[in-house]
Amino acid sequence: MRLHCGSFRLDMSRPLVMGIVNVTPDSFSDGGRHFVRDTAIAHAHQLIAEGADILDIGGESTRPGAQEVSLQEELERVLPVLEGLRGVGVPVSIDTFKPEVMRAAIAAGASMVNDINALQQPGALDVVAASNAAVCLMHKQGKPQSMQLAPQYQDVMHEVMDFLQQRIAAAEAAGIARNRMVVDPGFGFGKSLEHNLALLRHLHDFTRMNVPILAGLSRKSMLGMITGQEVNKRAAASVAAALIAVQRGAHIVRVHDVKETVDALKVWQAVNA
Ligand code: 7PM
Repeated sequence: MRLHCGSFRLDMSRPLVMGIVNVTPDSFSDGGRHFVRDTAIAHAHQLIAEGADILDIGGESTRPGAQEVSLQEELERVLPVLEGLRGVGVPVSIDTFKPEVMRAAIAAGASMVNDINALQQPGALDVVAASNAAVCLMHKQGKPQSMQLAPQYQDVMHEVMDFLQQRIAAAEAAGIARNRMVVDPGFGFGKSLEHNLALLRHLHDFTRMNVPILAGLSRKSMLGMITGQEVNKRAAASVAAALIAVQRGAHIVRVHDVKETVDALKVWQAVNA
């Protein structure tokens, strides 16, 4: 299986690591535009040096419970970073659900769209169809502000797979070739611990969709519930979760701790060779 991702052709026979790059002002940066941009670009270069195969650039509009970021603000955060990473050597993904951000990001060099809304926003299918970018179609239940309050399913595997199958069909009908698609069960997006564990336990069933599977478990609250660790102390749990996901069929793991994950996957691959 080869994923068409802009001008890249990604070989899916070995697991790929997608490194998370947040473009978010924090208490140190004081909102300074250049500082935020330069910090994100430096972080991106570090993740490539650590072995990241793909970078995921996010202006934080998609995080569960996060404050909504305006279109203007999101563009001002992510576009300078994408421009700064143009030609960096690995495909760069844009984490957004907004079609306007997708279009501008692709023009600024993004090779992939990571959409927690699975291209359901009006216009999103057409923007991706008109490009050669890959797309990650993710499942979520509810809206990011409230989805973790009372997630409910009759059969979580069935419902998530059904939804993703429908989004694959919608994307295909819009003119996006299947070899540009990735699916993602959306761990933590409107799911209880039991729902997340069921999805991970049975992740292999997603391979029946015949598109690469992306799993994002890194530092998530389900790992906090299991280990009792605070978010910045979940690296070991995250590496374990990424390895389990790969063992159960994930092709791409989306992670904060790239170096540790790359090493763990090297051990897995050595045993598998
Ligand atoms: C708070 C909670 C902040 C969770 C941020 C998050 C995914 C994603 C995110 C995922 C794909 C995070 C998440 N998670 N995109 N974006 N899959 N495709 O850990 O699981 O970054 S936001």
